[in-house]
Amino acid sequence: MKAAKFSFFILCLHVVSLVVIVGIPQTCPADSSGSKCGDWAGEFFPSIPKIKYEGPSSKNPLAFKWYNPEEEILGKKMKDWLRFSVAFWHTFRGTGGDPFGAPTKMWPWEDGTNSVAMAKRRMRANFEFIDKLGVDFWCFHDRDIAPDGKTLEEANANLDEVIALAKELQGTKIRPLWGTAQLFMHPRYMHGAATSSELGVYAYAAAQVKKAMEVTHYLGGENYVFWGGREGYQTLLNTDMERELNHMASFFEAAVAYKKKIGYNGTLLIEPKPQEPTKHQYDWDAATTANFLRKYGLLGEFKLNIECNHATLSGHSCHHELETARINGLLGNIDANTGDPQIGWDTDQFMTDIAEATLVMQSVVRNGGIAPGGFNFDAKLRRESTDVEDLFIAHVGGMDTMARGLRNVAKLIEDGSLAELVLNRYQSFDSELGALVEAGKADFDLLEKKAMEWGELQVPSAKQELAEMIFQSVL
Ligand code: XUL
Ligand code: CO
Repeated sequence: MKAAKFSFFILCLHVVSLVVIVGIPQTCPADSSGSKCGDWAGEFFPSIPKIKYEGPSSKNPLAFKWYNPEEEILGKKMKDWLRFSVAFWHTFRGTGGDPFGAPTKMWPWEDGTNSVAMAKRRMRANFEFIDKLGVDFWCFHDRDIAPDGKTLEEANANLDEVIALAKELQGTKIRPLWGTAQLFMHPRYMHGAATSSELGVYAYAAAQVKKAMEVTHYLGGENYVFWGGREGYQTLLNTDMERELNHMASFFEAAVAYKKKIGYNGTLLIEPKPQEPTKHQYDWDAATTANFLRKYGLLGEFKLNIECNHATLSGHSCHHELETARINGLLGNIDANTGDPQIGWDTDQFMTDIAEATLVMQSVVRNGGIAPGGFNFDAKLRRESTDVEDLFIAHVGGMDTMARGLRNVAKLIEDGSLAELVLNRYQSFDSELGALVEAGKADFDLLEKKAMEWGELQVPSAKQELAEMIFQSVL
């Protein structure tokens, strides 16, 4: 009874949202060339200037206070440490809609259709945005840049048309940080894609990845991402988990083979997430994904794309996930966003916490940088933020936050006391016996002899509060 009432409530919401959408005044149709609407070329953000660095004292919301792309920090230009990317799906397909409410945003260039003409106009908006923001990278799913088709052939033809324009608009400097196939929206993927119980779906997903990899390669994309939003289960009662994981491994093996066949040198990345939309996703976190790759002999072929909000959903911090990836040689890319500590789901917010950004940048610096990966803003405006300029403000804020994190890491390194504290904690291993332990050559007989010789020990303090004090001093 309760469920029936809830369904009725959702139905009413849909009706309301349709009315609201219909009520939004229509803007120029995308195929209105020649009419008074014009073709919009170069006029999507007429009131936004090119974003420049003005330094920490600036109060201009459309200027960088901390991100100075050409400035050298720790031996590298900031733009080479950070390699920022715009996520097409949030920035150009985000509507502000949620399960309880209609879209709140309809950008002036949208005409309410999902046509190829509209996709092309949106692509022009994307490149004007990228140019004004001053970044070199963008990320996309096949289905958010071009409309799906009634057949796979039609979908591929739509994609080809939009990709041809994207190639032209990219010029020589801009390229995808990564591309991916959207294998979670269409109802055919309800049981999964590579882990679907249906062979036909597995084949369709393979065909979609094949095409998405080809176009990413064609555009000069530096990485290719697999995020398995529907690869997992709702209940083990109806699921053969071992068989599904074997299928997923076969799918990845075929992807590696195809990448080599077409001569694509980009890095393949798996993006862990514990749940949402599926109750339990197979790529739960970095350690689970690393173990999967190890089991199936795929370690050398893949790296990980760590998303901060996914990290916290899995009960870790972003820093933990980055360090787990890094020490396993798997740190490939960062989806730079954050969650909300009071909300339990994937809120995909732009990161604004300087402490979190400093920890993220500590992993990146320890990794010697993250290229050919970078920082993809897999982040969206809040439902209530509805001005076009908010898109810029959000990215400027996110870029400045990461830049500040990088500057703080440089201060921590220059100060040296945190590194010294960590070194001191382990100094007992800087001994003859410690060296034998670390070389795996200290057997239990030898260790027992030493334990008896040393007797009861004075175990030193971990100095956590001092570590926190030093860390705070650079923020
Ligand atoms: C979903 C998510 C995706 C992937 C790409 O939580 O992060 O947008 O980054 O499919
Ligand atoms: Co992501």
